[in-house]
Amino acid sequence: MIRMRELNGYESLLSRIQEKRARIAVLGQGYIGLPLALLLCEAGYHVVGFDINVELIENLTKGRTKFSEPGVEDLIKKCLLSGRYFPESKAEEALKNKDVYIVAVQTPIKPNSKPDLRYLLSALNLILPWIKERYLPVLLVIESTIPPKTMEEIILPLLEREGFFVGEDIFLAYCPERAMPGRLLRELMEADRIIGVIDESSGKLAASLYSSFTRGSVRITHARTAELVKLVENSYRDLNIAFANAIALICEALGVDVNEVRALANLHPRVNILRPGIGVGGSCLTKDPYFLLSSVSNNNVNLSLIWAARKLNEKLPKHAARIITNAIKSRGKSPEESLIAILGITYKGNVRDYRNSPVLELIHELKDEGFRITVYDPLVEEMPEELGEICNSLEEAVRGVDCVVVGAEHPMFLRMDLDEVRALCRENPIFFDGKHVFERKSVEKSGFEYLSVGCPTNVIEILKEIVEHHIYEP
Ligand code: SAJ
Repeated sequence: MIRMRELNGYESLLSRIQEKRARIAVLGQGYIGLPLALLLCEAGYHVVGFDINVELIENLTKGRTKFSEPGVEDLIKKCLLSGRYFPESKAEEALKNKDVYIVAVQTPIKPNSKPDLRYLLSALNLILPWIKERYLPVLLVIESTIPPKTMEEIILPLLEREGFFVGEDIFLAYCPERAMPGRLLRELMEADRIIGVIDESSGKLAASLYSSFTRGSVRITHARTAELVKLVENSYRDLNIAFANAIALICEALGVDVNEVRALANLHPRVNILRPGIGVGGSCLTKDPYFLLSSVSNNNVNLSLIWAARKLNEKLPKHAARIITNAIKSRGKSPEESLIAILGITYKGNVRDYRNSPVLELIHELKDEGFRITVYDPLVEEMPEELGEICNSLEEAVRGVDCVVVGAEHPMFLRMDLDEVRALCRENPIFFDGKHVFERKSVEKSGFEYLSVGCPTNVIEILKEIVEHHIYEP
């Protein structure tokens, strides 16, 4: 490719980044792209937030968003007022004449559990013609989660095929997002960042950009290491939750309360068992272990541990449905004559996101059994109609039900008056704590039968008394 390369292109790009003169386009205004664009704007840059979703961009232009992230809506308004944040759905307006492109589009998995990189590739193909037109070097950052070697074996060859020289025309970095939904802004500002590169100059440019808004450390490493780190973090969490779930299943078989086991085992200074429950949801933990598994061949490496953890967590919604069904049937009631209230459908508490939520599968299982379902989630604006009878208040949801299921630990559910809820239910109701966030005793005191994964009905009570009342204090 014939390009008029700028002399000292790297230095001039670096100074544009350092002096906040660099013009930035962030592709994807979702959970990561939006807060990132806002923080870069806050840091002093001119930022275009590009998304092909026209409605989302229209809302952003009016200062609105459907994300429930604390602080995000206020920050959108502030950034719009600053005149440095421009939501945009037209590619030309958004992508022309930029110094930095950040790709933060989704990278889901295919039905065969392999990585689906089509949104990432289409975002790159959108950007490249504008980089060619520019005649100045640019920094291209990938924030979307990618499997190991994607930078080296997919993105680098794609750029080279288009005639670019990485490290000269295009500086390329992978900066995986590692912020937790519910705390996105805070974590994006405070968490340490990892920058994965193939050449040193790209690392320095990306580090300079990210240091402008994060108070955490910025560490540069090889692209392949960075790709792996992101997946290892989420696989670690998935595996740890799977361990908690495996212990819960053992507790069920032994007639022991898993909450008691956790509480006692976690007294050990080097043990920290996470909460078991109805399964693992969200867009990251449900796919990142598969990205990790897809990166090496099963013939060379034994992958069974990570695979088994993922599969165990995937089985939990069905298992939870079986516990509820058995409990109701054991009372001589048929599913058809029983009503179940589901409180919270999101993948975890205090978020609006119900993508891959285990609660959805739990509801489908219960409906397949023949149960009638009421659903209430104050954080979800548009509830999927097919879930059941959608309710607008807690009272409406629990009135006349046989079983209350806590699907997501939203603060308002944690604060609810169990006596009042109990009074609205039918005779002798069940309380299924899907997230292990309630104390068995206080639930039982309100007149419910307490159930959860790992909390069998035939739990050995006498040991519970001993543990609670015989604390030896030297
Ligand atoms: N969960 C349990 N038991 C627990 C903790 C969580 O069952 O003890 C469940 C939750 O209910 C939820 C799922 O696990 O369904 C995932 O929730 P989470 O809070 O563990 O994580 P995410 O998916 O919200 O965010 C993760 C974070 N990764 C790690 O903590 C290693 C976050 O830092 C990442 O940025 C994010 O994935 C991501 O985008 O990759």
